[in-house]
Amino acid sequence: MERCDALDGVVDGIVADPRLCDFSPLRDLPPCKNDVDKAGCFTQAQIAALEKVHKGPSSNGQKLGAEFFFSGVESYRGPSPEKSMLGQPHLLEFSWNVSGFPGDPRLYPDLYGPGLPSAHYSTGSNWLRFIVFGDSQYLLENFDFNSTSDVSTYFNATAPQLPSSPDLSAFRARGGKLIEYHGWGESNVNPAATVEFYEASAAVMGSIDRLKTFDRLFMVPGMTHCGGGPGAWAFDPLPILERWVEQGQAPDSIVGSNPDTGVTRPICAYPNVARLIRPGLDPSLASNFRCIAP
Ligand SMILES: [Ca+2]
Repeated sequence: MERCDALDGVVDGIVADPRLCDFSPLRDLPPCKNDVDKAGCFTQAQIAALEKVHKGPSSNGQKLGAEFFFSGVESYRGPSPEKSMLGQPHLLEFSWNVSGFPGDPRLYPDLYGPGLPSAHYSTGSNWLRFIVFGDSQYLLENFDFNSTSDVSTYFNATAPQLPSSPDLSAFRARGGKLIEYHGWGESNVNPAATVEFYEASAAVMGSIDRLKTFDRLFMVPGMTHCGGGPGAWAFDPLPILERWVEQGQAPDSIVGSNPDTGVTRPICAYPNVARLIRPGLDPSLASNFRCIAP
């Protein structure tokens, strides 16, 4: 956050496009003295884990999925415990704590409730158990990314569940219009994967401009999983879609607001980003921004 907040022209606790942030856990995080875990520093194991998350999944040096870009939202604590995501005061712990190993109650974080593991752990673990391996006792930590057998079993089981062709030409041919949106501060479903998918659709169509005639992507700075976070994340896409379909008004931007702070900000159709029209203008008002090419 310190390193990249100002890149978008406004110091507001939000990194508008985390891809532009040159952040490396290995280079930038403070290591703990003698590798003893404390607040305000990271152990070597923690730094190594965050490096792996940042680089995204790979198998024997071959990329399997998108990189993960830290958005600064990881440390967002919410306006109050009651109003934070799913009632959890600390988004960081809600999303990132992966210590809920079944069978060891000492390690259960009180996230969904006593005795239940974290969001990431339970989702990943259950997917591997019930979709991929058909083994209710399978332990996530046994998955070997460098095992071709594990990786092919995973993709063979997962592909039919998650159709992923970026070719939307049949949808376009029957007159479909699509608004996609994803929070840059999302920690459960990698937002960079949505951008990769959109770019792949653009490649099929020939260009982003051609894709934008029927499919527009809105990457929301500072929004977490479907909503929430420090950004101007609250908006209703349905009337915007109606205006596009029924009146032919394609959205170049959507005005989002933050219900806790009252801040408004345009959310720009990808690949554009919101920039203050000139320095010194009030950054809490959407009207002081315009969408420009990054
Ligand atoms: Ca900023």
